[in-house]
Amino acid sequence: MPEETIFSKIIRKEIPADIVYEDDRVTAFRDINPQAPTHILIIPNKLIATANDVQPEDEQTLGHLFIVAAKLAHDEGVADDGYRLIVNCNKHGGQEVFHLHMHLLGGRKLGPMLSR
Ligand code: DGP
Repeated sequence: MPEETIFSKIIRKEIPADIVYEDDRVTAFRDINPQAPTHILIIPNKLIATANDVQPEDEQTLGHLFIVAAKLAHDEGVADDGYRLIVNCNKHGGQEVFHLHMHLLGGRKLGPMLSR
């Protein structure tokens, strides 16, 4: 079993977070250090450490992440102008929290995808 992170405590409401959506498979909350006017993290309630650890049985849950992302983009008013969804993996990807999560960033022009 992968080690729990602070995100498991957020899912269980043991520590506070600005939760904007939750259901039996997914929790979404505002990033503590926002990089854009809208910066939400969408995470599976099941602890999957990294994109490398995704299993075939996670397919529905991870597909659901996109459904929730599209709903939240609409709710936040960023859907039409556009936004960016990011999943970082391990060291080169810049992953800091080892509970797989999708960043939803929007509300301004985000610039080039990668810093050069
Ligand atoms: P990543 O680099 O992809 O692993 O992104 C981790 C993100 O998680 C980072 O943007 C900051 C955010 N984060 C870390 N700890 C907390 C926390 O305790 N609460 C909230 N809301 N966000 C957190």
